[in-house]
Amino acid sequence: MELFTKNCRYIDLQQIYDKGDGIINIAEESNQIPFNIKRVYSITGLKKNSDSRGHHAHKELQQVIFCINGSFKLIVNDGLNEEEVILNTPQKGVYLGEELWHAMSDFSANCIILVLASDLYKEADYIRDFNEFKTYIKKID
Ligand code: T46
Repeated sequence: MELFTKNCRYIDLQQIYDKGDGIINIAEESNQIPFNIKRVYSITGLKKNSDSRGHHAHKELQQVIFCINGSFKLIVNDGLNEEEVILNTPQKGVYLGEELWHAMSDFSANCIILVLASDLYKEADYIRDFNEFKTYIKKID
């Protein structure tokens, strides 16, 4: 199944079931990950149901977001289309390209989010207001 939102698609990791003792999930730059990885961060300690994160877009940053334990809901919006994705396996992530509004919610118990990012943290790259995001993408399209 494909995502129809612009600048957004599923990323499938290579999995190795070698000895029957667990599974190795592999993300390599230039193979599964379509950019040079400059930053890796995780989000832990999420409270079931009540927490909600994201609610912003990035002007240039590209990321791939994974749920490496539990599950959560990801909403992506390109200014025209919006869709919801449930992430619940370490094998499948979502590529979040530039100029894409996104939010995460509905975290399960012990949900762990892992993100690979194309750049260091830069607050100037964020658009944190949805109306500002809509104006921004109209200007650059
Ligand atoms: C994103 C989604 C998927 C830093 O100082 N450095 C960092 O590397 C990060 C990730 C955050 N921060 C600071 C900036 C804010 O003061 O931590 C605070 C919360 O960051 P933010 O509002 O970006 O957190 P989330 O969970 O809403 O968003 C995060 C990523 O930051 C963001 O790029 O796309 O996860």
